[in-house]
Amino acid sequence: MVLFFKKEQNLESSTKRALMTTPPPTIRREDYRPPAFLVDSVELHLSLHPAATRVRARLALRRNPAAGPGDTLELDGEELRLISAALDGVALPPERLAHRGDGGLRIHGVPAAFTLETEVEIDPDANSELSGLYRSGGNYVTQCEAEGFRRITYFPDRPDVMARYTTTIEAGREDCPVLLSNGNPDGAGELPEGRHWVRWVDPHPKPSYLFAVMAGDLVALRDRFTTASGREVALAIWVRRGDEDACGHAMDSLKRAMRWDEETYGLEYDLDVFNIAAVSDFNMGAMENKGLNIFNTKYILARPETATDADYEGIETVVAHEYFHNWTGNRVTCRDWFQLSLKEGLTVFRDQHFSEDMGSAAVKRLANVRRLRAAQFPEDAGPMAHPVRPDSYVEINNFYTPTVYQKGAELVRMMRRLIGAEAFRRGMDLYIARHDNQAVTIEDFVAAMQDAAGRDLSRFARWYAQAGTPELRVEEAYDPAARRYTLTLSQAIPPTPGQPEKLPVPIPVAFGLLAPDGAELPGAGLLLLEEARQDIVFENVPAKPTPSLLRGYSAPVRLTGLSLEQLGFLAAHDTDPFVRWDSAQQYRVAEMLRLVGEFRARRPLALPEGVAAIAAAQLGHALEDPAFAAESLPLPSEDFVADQMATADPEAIHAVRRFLRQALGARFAARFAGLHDALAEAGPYRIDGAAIGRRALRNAALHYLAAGDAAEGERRARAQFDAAGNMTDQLAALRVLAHGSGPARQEALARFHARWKAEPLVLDKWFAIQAMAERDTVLAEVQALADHPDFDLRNPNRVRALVGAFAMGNPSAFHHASGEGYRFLASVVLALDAVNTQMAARIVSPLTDWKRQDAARGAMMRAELERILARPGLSKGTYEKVSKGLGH
Ligand code: B3K
Ligand code: ZN
Repeated sequence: MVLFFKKEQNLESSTKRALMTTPPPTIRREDYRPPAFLVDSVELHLSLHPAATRVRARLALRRNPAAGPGDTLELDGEELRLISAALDGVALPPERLAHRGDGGLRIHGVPAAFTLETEVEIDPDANSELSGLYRSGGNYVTQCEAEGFRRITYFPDRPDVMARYTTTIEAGREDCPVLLSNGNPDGAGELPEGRHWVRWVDPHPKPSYLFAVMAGDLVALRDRFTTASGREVALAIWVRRGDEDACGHAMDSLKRAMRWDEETYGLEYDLDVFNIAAVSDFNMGAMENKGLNIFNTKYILARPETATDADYEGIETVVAHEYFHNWTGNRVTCRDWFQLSLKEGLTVFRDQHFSEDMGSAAVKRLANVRRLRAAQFPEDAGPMAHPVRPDSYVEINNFYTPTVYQKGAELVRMMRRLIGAEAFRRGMDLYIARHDNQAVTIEDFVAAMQDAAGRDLSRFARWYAQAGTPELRVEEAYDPAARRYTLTLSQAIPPTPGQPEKLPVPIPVAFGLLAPDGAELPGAGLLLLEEARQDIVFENVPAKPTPSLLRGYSAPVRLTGLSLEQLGFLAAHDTDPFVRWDSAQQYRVAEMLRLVGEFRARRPLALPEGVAAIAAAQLGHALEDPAFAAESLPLPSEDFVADQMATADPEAIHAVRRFLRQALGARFAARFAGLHDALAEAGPYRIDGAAIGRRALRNAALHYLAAGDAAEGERRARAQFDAAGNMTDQLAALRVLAHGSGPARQEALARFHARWKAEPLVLDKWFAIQAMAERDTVLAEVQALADHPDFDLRNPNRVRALVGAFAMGNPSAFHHASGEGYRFLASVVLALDAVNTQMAARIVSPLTDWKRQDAARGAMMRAELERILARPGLSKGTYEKVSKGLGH
């Protein structure tokens, strides 16, 4: 091997931030070509040092028979300092290595099969991108999806190159007693100078994005799992010393997920060990690396005093999600990143189905639909709208979106509804039998379903190709003489960037008909709207019925055409919990939009009696199903209302929503107080659907009470804050106090900070609650918090807690008419783009939604986007979001 470059001659590090005189390239799905070379095996050796880690790689390569002839090997690389390279044991001279402009290497004239050895040096300490190998809390951790492996070693870093990995990690025994990687452990030993090594062998071929290392001073909660066929699996969750008592819920969730996948899909775990490691600095929730999932601590650690019920639910979902990827993502992976929803949409569907099976299916469904509408609908209507299977991207990390994940999951759910649960299961079996250990496409998945069900799904595939949320419109006609009821369904998909015209998609509409007395008429079932417009005729209908449509939310569409009266009737009478919930939502949205008009005309607002009647009915049934009531009682969010307006009016929406909450809180003060008293925690704290539902309802009641009577709300919130034995109740009380303006606010915030300052995940809540407070002074407070000693731009959870919560969770403050909210966000984006480009590109999103705002706001938002775009050396991810946001 030969030494090429000294550290100061590093040629690669400049590549990432190459001054952008020309725009970064767009990658297109239609340009996909199979890799010229395949990698059969990878032997990696990592010698860990904080600022100078050495990585030796030995790759067994051969020409890909599926690719055309060629003798040029392309290797991706980024921020690597090449030490040496050798081909079949012979050092490669510099002239054989072409350094690509993007940091990669090109080697011409390679044989049909050969071994390539490289050695590089990387700097984990300097890696604030949190992609590749970096340090968090003194430990070493990797994140390779989507394109992080190229920051560890030179490699054809694309998911259709699947290889078997052997990984040896070497480090100081004192700092890093625990050395983890993918697969099964395969030897360990001592080295001079207090160092030691551990070797891991992963027998399953995998794409490079699933590679992982975690090394440091960690402790584990351990358990065991016996698979259905009798394999003994050693389970461990690795955390910072002192946190091992907070892993029980994650471990229980893991075992439940393992069992569920066996029972539901016949899918068993396939290694002897399953490790999870948790870190505080992580760009997203978690990562499904083979045999070594790496998690954000937010989705592992939970104690009743520090974690809310929502945190507990999030842990169950994310632990299950990452585990389920072992088959849907890892054993069968994606051919290219355009296929991302192949693994993400399917795995989100699987984790949602799992959570529905673990708790109240109806309530989980409502919560998931609410999230889809809150995040995905606006995306699908905005400048970043893209199909579930995108056609192009500049930075793939920008496409880990609600569309790819949540809408992708809805498409899988729809397919299952169309072909039935049994055919769907056969389709999953077929998909895995056909494609185990392959990197495949969404077409392959749909084909497996189609073949298993014997149904033509070619039209269904349009759902994957077209962006935009379809509008499903309903019209009706009733002929009393003929006793004939005709339902006319039509669909329209709005134009989206690059897709002005759309074709109709098959929309499954689960439906029923209700008689005027609220009774369900016979004949409920599934309609399939395949054309732009269809009539469905029902004979022998004695009186004009009310249609109950999209039961269980059978398709991710916007339903329009029902009258206010029909919505109120469905909210009161339908048998389907989703339709009951949604009709109440839609009714209130319609009324809120009307009140927005009143507010703008400076007319006084009055509580609509229909809205009061809905609340009265919900309250009347609240104790029968507290979890459902807690999902139903809160008013639709400000963003959800804005999403229904051609031009939003954040101030008016905020004023109307606040008015309604206050009016309802006052009108039903006694009922809310009664619920708050009746649902006070009795007996030991429990985490189950029933207990979570009771706490949620109690806290929803407190929120209304405080709106209706600030003094009474504050009194109850203070008492609850003092007495709370769990974070759910404490935080709910703090939320009420944080909206207020009296001394109770400052006192509660100060006490909360003092008590929890050593718990980063709780401190995140302290930041978020202030960022989302409904106060006129919130922007100044958020700016001050950005200078707080506990704020850290390098920690993604903290950035999300303060900046994300402000820009996405406090619309009227973010859209303040002064434009200060926009200016603040743009400044954070610019600062963050120099630290962590993925986070910068993510957090810029709210600025790109300027078309929905009025002309003055829109102009200020665009000006901030232009200010960001003008920054020399902007990352390609932020560049893509901002330039698309500007409509370039
Ligand atoms: N697959 C990861 C997400 C990776 C994001 C890369 N920017 C977690 C998940 O969806 O399971
Ligand atoms: Zn996933």
